[in-house]
Amino acid sequence: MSRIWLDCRRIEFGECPGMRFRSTAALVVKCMKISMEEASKNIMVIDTDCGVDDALAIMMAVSHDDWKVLCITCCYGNVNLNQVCQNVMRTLVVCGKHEVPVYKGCEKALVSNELLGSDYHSKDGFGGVASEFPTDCLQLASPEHASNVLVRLAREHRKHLVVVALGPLTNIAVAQRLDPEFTKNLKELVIMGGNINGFGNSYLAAEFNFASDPEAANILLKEAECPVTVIPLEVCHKYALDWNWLDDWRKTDTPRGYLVQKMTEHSINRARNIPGCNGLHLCDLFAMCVVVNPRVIVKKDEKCVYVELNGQLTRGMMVVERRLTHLPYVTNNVFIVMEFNKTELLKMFKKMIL
Ligand SMILES: [Ca+2]
Repeated sequence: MSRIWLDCRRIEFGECPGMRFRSTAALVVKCMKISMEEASKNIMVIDTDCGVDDALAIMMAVSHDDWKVLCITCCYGNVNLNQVCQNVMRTLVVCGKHEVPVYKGCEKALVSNELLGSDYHSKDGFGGVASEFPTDCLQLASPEHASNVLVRLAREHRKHLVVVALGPLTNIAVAQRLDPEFTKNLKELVIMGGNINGFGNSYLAAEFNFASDPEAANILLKEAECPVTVIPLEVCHKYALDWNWLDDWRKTDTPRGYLVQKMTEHSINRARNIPGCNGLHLCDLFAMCVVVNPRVIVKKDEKCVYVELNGQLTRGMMVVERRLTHLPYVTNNVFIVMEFNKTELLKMFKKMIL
């Protein structure tokens, strides 16, 4: 009930100036309707280092009416923090979602002093076409730090909020340090990151998001008190999008389709020149599909995993407990998505740009 009255007060104080009510009863009914509509939605915060596949994941999230993106929190990663914020805003503009608040978070890892960001998504992190997609008049919602925002929203929406991590885990680990109850307050933490077979993409044996801030990944995998779902690198790579399918997808003549066409060109040209590469990997997009449509998951294993913090060649690697002699005694701490329904995924990719 308190939530309903809170919404009423917002309206009375002028946040919905277009609304006029003939009586208090009508106002309450209207407010109850708003509140029930809101309550029926699933809610998420996206934490991102916005490169090309992050932008596509954002597009996927805002395409689903049964999900509400409460805000997007930004982290360094593919590019520097300011560029990440700009890339998020230009994606929201193309999607017509100017109202989604954007917050700035950490610009460096907890401990590592190196920034791993490369030209993987080109220098602007946006396939080299950032300047063609303006951010309009969008600005940061406020100077509030992303980690504080995460803590605040987790408290306000206790056990209802899903956090989707698409970049280095620094902002989220800081939230856990600011409030030890942070992850306990979440419904779920979904992470694109880590690896299961020692296959790397930035370091020899580590996935980029984990390698960017191994300590942050370690804090969350060790301490999280909510269900944690991990979409690892090798599984995403198994479902590369082949060139013919991509050619067809990129012909979609809509504003979102145009962004996809322009933004993915750099990644496709790059991937085509890698010997043995059979298609494009859009890991963050896959992770978002898991959130908005769990039917895409064909197989999910519950496992006990660790993060390597000290290895000279393996720092940031996610290590999966597989010893039969130890399995009965360890505590599983993550669900690992192992197999996707590719047909369902492709259907979703097509639909989100119409
Ligand atoms: Ca990312």
